[in-house]
Amino acid sequence: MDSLRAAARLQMVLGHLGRPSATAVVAHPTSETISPAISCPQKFQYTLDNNVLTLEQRQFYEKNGFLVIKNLVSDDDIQRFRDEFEKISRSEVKPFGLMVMKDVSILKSEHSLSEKVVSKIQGFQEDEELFRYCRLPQILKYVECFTGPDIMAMHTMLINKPPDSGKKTSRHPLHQDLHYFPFRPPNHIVCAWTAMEHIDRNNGCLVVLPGTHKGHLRPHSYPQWEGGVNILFHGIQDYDQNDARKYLVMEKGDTVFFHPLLIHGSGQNKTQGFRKAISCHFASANCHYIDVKGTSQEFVEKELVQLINRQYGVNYAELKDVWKFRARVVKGERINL
Ligand SMILES: O=C(O)CCC(=O)C(=O)O
Repeated sequence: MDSLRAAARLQMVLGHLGRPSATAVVAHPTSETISPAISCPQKFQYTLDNNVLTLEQRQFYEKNGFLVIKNLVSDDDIQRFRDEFEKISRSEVKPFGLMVMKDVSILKSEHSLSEKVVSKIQGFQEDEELFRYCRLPQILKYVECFTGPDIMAMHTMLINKPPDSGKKTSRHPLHQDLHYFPFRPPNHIVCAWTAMEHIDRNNGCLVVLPGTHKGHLRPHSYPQWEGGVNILFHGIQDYDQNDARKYLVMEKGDTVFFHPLLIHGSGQNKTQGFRKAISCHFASANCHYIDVKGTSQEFVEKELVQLINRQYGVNYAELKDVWKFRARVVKGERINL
């Protein structure tokens, strides 16, 4: 195990240096089972060699920037997350540091909280029940394929996409999650997003632009949507309209792992139900913080830091202060983050 850990670390260092890391098989112990990555010499830049993913799965993620694993989270766990979300929505439980968001279409019209008003909760690292999601062994087993063995849970959300009011505000514009993160390198960050029910185009499934994880971080801004747009729902305006789109139809418990540069969003919820998904962005504890001043992320820093300072009476100066507060170790050791 120690040698596997050392191999993963070496891959990560090579990744930091901007070199393809896949053929770092020199560090792989000769006593371990020969993995497909060794027997089939090819460059893997986005996945690590830890004998969890099949060769086909690795190749798929390398090419497309996402990977769906069917039936990964049990009905029991999903019911428990649902129950806890309902308690939070009714203010029966108030985890410290949690952001509770409402859809822009109901922001002004309704004031009392209920599960029909809350469109998203963010930052549930202090809620033991919801945070169990980030520690589920079957989730971490896959996360480790992207982050290596020392894993931090950085960003947690439960999304309760409301029925669209007709103004299309339930859409989530196409974006890259790295826009919100002041840590790098991107290849050692991964999102796990689990469907809490059947999700398809009718209730607003995820839509991804396969292969876009190979690009760079693009400038984001608020879309000029007529019906308004939710707070912090920044989007990319200049994506290629001809890029192929893949709509991820998922069943309850299915989980998609995706790269933070993958362009994705979600459609309107045309049903009367509230579409639920739970997610966590994980990063290698070896990742490091960057200063986003002077970059396209400066604008998200300003908005998020102001929002958090106002909401919690804190005095954060930088985007990284927000993430240092949210970050929790879920496997291995805390290193840089
Ligand atoms: O669950 C969704 O609708 C999309 C979530 C998403 O992409 C995000 O919050 O970054």
